[in-house]
Amino acid sequence: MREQSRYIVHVDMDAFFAAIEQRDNPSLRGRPVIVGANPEGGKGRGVVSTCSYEARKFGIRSAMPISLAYRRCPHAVFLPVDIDKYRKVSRRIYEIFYEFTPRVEAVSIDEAFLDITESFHRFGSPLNLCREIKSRIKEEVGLIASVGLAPTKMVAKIASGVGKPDGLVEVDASHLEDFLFPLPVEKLWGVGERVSFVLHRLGMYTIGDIACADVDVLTRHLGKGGYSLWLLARGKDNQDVYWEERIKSMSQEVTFQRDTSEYEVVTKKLMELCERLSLRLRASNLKGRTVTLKVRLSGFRTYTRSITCTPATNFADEIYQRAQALLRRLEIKKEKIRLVGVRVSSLVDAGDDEFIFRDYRRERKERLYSTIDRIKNKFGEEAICYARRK
Ligand code: TTP
Ligand code: MG
Repeated sequence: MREQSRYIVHVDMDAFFAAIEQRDNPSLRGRPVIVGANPEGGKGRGVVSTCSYEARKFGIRSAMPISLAYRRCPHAVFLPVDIDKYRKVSRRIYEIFYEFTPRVEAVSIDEAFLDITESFHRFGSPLNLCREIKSRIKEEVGLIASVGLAPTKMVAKIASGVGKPDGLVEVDASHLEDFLFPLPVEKLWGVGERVSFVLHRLGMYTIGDIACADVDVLTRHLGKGGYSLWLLARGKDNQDVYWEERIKSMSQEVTFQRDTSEYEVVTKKLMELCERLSLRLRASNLKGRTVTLKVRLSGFRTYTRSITCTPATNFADEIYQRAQALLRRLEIKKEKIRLVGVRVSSLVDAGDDEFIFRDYRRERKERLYSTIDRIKNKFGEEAICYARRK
């Protein structure tokens, strides 16, 4: 097999909302389950969100009127949408994705692209990594994911779809055309009703028909889009997986040159760490709700204690107050401290506002801190600091 330049994975959960309901209520397993609007005995006016594969045998699909679904399968179990529950499950699944690579592009509540080009080696092969993702989701979340692996995003997505349910389909670079060419043109990104109508009129029904067509004919009938379609049909799509560096927490710690039992020495150090942390958080435009204190004693016994409270903060004095409260509660008697550290997590965007009303005190504090940031960045971190540290 020839070396591929990229390995893209597409993961899509099977019958997501319905599968969660079946997971949580074993009596629903193996039965047609429809999640969506209330059918009201066939008079309901909403739509189907999704349904279990057992219900799909009756011709029920997402976005179909719930009244039609009721007519097709009146004995199905109809359930309302519990979006909060599904979001929580989704977050758990995304946590698993991030253990395989930071390059995760969220597409929807149950669907993501992962670029594993840099990270598959740990798992032996790209396919093994995909097997591992599937089994981790099954074991830890209790749900089935379908996975597609390919050199491009579009092909990875088609691959996860063709294997459903419980799919795992790999398309390697040397089999790209064998895989794509027999598929109907509608599988290509950008082919909706209008484009497919034009293509059919030109006698093109499969992706292979487009790939083998004269590009000029395509551009004449479809404009610039015709050329993009021709490239896509040949598997040439270099769209990247759009991912963002995700920072989960930020921390600072220090080991004392000499172990100390002096409370003052420890708190001053802690304040310094909090100031540094504040500067880093603010530079990344982040703030956090959880503050964790870490203390290691001379004998290497290590304590970590956390506190979570609102509002989320990146102000040094507030991080310090929380950390110091944790330190006081530790009740280390006369034992000497070797290391102290502080971490801020449960991070949110610094611009996220938790208040309905304007909080003038915090706004003033924000202005003060941005001045402190500027001074520190210009003249060094020690150019300005809290007096109690001196
Ligand atoms: P999908 O991944 O499209 O569907 P699915 O996971 O239920 O089934 P499968 O992937 O196996 O074909 O959508 C994910 C969830 O999004 C789905 O469980 C319910 C919700 N959804 C809607 O609420 N309305 C819709 O029209 C669609 C398509 C999905
Ligand atoms: Mg799905």
